[in-house]
Amino acid sequence: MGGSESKEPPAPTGPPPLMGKPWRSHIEWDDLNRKQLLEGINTFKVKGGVKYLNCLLLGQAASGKTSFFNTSYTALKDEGRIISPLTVFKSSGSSVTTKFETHPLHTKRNKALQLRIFDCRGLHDIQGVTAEDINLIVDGHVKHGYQINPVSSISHKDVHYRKTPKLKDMMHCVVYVVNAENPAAALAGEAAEEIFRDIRAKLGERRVRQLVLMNKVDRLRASLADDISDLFRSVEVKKKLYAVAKFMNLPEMHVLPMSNYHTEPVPTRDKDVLALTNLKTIMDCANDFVHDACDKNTPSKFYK
Ligand SMILES: Nc1nc2c(ncn2[C@@H]2O[C@H](COP(=O)(O)OP(=O)(O)O)[C@@H](O)[C@H]2O)c(=O)[nH]1
Ligand SMILES: [Mg+2]
Repeated sequence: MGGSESKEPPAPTGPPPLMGKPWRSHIEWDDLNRKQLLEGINTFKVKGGVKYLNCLLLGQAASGKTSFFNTSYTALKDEGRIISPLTVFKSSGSSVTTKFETHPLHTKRNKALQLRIFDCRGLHDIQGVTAEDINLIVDGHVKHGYQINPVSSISHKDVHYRKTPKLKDMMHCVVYVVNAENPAAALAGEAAEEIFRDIRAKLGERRVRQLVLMNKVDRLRASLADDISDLFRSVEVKKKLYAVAKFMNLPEMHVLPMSNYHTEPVPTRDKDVLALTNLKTIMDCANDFVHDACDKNTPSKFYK
């Protein structure tokens, strides 16, 4: 699974088919927007007395989870250089993540970002995570550093098991990470579908926010590989994005096209803008969940 994904075909060449007008509300690809996004993220106010918003990345090996973390790190640090705090192993293609873990993203002011991104193994890799573990993770029962066991879920006696999780321990947003070249393949397939249905039903009950991060749009005929500013005019990106939204039964706005730093020597404004836009969307969604969960303004009688 992961191994075959690592052998990527060469990116297509030639002019991309573009629409005259953007099919999604326009992103300003300029330095002003980049600065505003950084400011908005740096001064983000988390609701409900929760210190950190939690986001769980779920996706197949090599879908670009680690790369998204690193790209976000670079964009947030804004030091004019690519920073890769987490190593991306190119040779194997299979996921090297064996633990459920998070690492701090730092703001420009050297504070830990109020968003914690948690990574774990692929949804349906042979050495993946059990659906039960994912449900326990979402509910906040699993602590950072838990060594994932692909064949059995966490024991209640494990030191990484949290008996009585609170709102701050839960996942506030789940982000499915897919490869834009073949997005449905990462989520479909016999073994995956059952697990996936189960997880999604639980997420739905809890009203945990769900988004899709569609990585590697640069490998579509989105634009000329390194120029992603035509993203929202690209026929191909729109087609893939709408297909993912349909497959996931999510609104199109919940599918976030992304292109990570992978070969660039220095950061570019457009990739920074895209990473920051997507990070801000994830933070807003997670914050909405926290807000709803501790909403004291709705009288209990309202639902009766
Ligand atoms: N072209 C391109 N390659 C990417 C992108 N994101 C990740 N990659 C590459 O895809 C491979 C797997 O990425 P990785 O972040 O390790 O995936 P993970 O297993 O989900 O953590 C690496 O070789 C990355 O360089 C992207 O947006 N565009
Ligand atoms: Mg990884």
